[in-house]
Amino acid sequence: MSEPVILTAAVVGAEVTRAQSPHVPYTPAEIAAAAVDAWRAGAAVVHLHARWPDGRPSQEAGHFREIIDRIRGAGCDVVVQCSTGGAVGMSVDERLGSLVDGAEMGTLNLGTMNFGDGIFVNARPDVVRIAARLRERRLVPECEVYDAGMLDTLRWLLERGHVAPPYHVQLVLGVPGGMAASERNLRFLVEGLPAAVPWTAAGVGKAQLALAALAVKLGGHVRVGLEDNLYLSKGVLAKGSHELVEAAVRLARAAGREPATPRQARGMLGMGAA
Ligand code: KMH
Ligand code: ZN
Repeated sequence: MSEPVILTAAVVGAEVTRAQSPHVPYTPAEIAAAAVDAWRAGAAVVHLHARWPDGRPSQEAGHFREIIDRIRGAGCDVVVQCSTGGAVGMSVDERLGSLVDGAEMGTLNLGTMNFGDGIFVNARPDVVRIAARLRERRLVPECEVYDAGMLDTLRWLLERGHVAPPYHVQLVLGVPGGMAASERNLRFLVEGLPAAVPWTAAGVGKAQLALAALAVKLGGHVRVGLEDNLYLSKGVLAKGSHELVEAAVRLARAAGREPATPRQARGMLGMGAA
């Protein structure tokens, strides 16, 4: 039996706007509904950001609490992962606001980079500090890798105990400023991963589903959703992240792999059964 695929839905992010797609959720109620729809479609993990009602990115604890309460209130057992990346320009203190009770995983961005026209600052002491907060709160870190050197930073963190199993790696390809979403780049990064670590690929932009298919083939897991890509196919907006999850389920099954349940995902990520 092939290993199930953990599908992560990144339902909003910090960058996409309603001017680009009317389907981008903003309020906690909309973001929670998008997460529940993605779970119903087959997502085992939701990667959460929050927004102010006017769409500006938010790392307010109250927004994250409300989103998580609404998700659980809908009877949804999806794994909840909160972003500590927030948006370009936020301080580390602000970014840490997302790590509220009820979070199970938190992201750990492994380096500073150009991010579109902005600079996403993750100085090494900031990374160490966020890693320490994740450990204190017993959250499984998802290490976000956008470029090859960040795998060396991961090794540095592991050698010093700042990150220790269980942890997860997210290979985010296609951010302008990071590595492009190409087959060659994904294969190169996968070859350089520490042994036995579970990994996911997130393709940003139009390569999202092609990169997902490659990740499934290489034995990895998949992230899709409006944070990274607004389109189901050329010129066709996805009506929500759930449509992208449905597409990922189809391509996983075509390769002989079933979508993992949240319970299976918790086991595979070293979190034990729910
Ligand atoms: N919004 C990006 C600047 C994460 O969620 O940890 C960072 C980001 C990564 O989305
Ligand atoms: Zn994010």
